[in-house]
Amino acid sequence: MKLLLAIVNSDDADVVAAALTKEHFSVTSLATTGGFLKVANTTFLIGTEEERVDLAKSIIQRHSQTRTYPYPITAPFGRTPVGGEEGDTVTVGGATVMVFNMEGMEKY
Ligand code: 2BA
Repeated sequence: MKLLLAIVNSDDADVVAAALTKEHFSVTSLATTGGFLKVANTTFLIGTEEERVDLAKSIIQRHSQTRTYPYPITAPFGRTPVGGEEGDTVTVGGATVMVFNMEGMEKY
């Protein structure tokens, strides 16, 4: 068994979740925030068989778009500015997918 942790843009989250569940993946969705841009994103937890990992990854890839945001010139209150020049942009995504070995999964 494997655990996929997939960080996707929140604007793509509904489409990604629908496409995964259509292929019978079980998905848990967490509301998360990127540490660099402080923009909301969505993290999916997907437990699945090893042989279905490539299918899950291809579905996530197909429905996750790349987007460009202004560079975070102004840091949130109390934080250290991260630098960059005015007019700089940051390209985000598509998705960031991490795959973990999962020792087991039990439901009670
Ligand atoms: P953020 O941390 O808000 O990062 C947004 C985008 O900013 C990143 O896009 C990347 O292009 C850029 N970026 C991030 N950290 C940077 C840094 N220290 N210096 C310069 N540029 C930086 P993505 O790589 O597509 O990442 C999108 C989101 O996925 C991230 O949002 C974060 O929530 C997550 N993520 C990406 N890589 C990760 C990792 N290795 N570990 C944990 N979360 C990760």
